[in-house]
Amino acid sequence: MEKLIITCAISGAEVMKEHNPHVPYTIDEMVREAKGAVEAGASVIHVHARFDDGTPTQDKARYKAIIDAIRGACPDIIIQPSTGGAVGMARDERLAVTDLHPEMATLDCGTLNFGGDDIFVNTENDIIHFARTMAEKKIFPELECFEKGHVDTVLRLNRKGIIKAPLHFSFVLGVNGGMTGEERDFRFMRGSIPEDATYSVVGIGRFEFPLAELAIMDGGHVRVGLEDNIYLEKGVLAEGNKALVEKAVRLAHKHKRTVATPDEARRILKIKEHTL
Ligand code: KMH
Ligand code: ZN
Repeated sequence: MEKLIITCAISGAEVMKEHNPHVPYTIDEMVREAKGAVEAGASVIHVHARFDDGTPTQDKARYKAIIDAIRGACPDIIIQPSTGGAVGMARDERLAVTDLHPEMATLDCGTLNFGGDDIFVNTENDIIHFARTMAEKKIFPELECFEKGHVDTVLRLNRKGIIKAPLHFSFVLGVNGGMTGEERDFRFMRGSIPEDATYSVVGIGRFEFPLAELAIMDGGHVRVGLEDNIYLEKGVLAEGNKALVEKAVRLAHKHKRTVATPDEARRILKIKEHTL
């Protein structure tokens, strides 16, 4: 099996210090959390910018400061900013970070309810606009799919030449309003993507580690982090992102998967081929 790519979603847009005090807001906190995750074995850092008071932002200058600071501490790492931002943000506001030309960014592939009255809006035209903008700027997209219809959308846009291979999917399972993250859900999603595609699982809340273990055994890749899950185990808050990555690494070793370095992750995902 290929080496295992571990992505760490260090900050998110919805989780707050009230939920877990290790959620980073300031630039120093972002660096601390990214560095810990990288030391533990993460090769990709998925980041949502926050202002110092915790307010989520897609402000370009704030992202630049965060990315430069993380890059200073972890020079080789793949930094993957969010183009999803927070529920309710406008399309161009969400896309502003692409002006910084990160090597990778998320591309959300459909609309879904997001708990309570929230709707995370990604219309077909949004997806096309995001995909074209990212392709023009040579940014490798992580194709976030919260349910099977989102995978079908990617495959349709791929046939039309709008989303180009190599395709790297993220199955984001367990959001309130999206698909759950049971084993049958994972098998359905995994069986729906092309043979030559790669994928990572993003299990929300209690689904994080059971899904990670399924993907590790299957040859897929894994995302963990405080954006998705604040607990190390039932009732025990994680003492930061590092602890969550360490747990993913223990699962990898249990199943004899070696963890990929950032350059190995670039090769496995074929980032260069995509951006030629
Ligand atoms: N914060 C969610 C509404 C992404 O990063 O692209 C969207 C999200 C997806 O987290
Ligand atoms: Zn995100």
